[in-house]
Amino acid sequence: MDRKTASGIMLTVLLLSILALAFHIPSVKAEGPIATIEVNPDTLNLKSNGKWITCYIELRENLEVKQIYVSTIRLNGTILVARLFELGDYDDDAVPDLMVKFSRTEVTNCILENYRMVGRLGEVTLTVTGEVGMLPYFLILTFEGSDTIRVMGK
Ligand SMILES: [Ca+2]
Ligand SMILES: [Ca+2]
Repeated sequence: MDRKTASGIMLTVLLLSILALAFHIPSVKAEGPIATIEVNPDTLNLKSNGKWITCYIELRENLEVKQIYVSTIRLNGTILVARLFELGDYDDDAVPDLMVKFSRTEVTNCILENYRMVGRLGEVTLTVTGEVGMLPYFLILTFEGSDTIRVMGK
């Protein structure tokens, strides 16, 4: 193709990107869970004073964790990611994962408000949702995944 056509295509792509950003194209809901979530620690002691709950997100093939919009990530629908996040492969399975950290206090409060514990031990399923972009089609997909942890103490 000649230079004029090439710059025309580049301009179109640029305009579409700006439009997609400006109007925040509505997200598409995928069928079934498309994320694998690993929450650490596996056992959460409600009395201990740690600062963070760590969560590793892996996505189904053909989706890239680096395309996740971190600001859209929520734990149990309400808790936002505390600033820290990092791309890596914590479990060495060749599937890239995104590590995010949530405030331990917020997670603990959410558990105390929403779950009934039997005695001093309980099992709690934490669900992480968010949006991931599928470039170059400007499609935004909602992902969801869960992990169950044990909870101790009151
Ligand atoms: Ca876990
Ligand atoms: Ca991995």
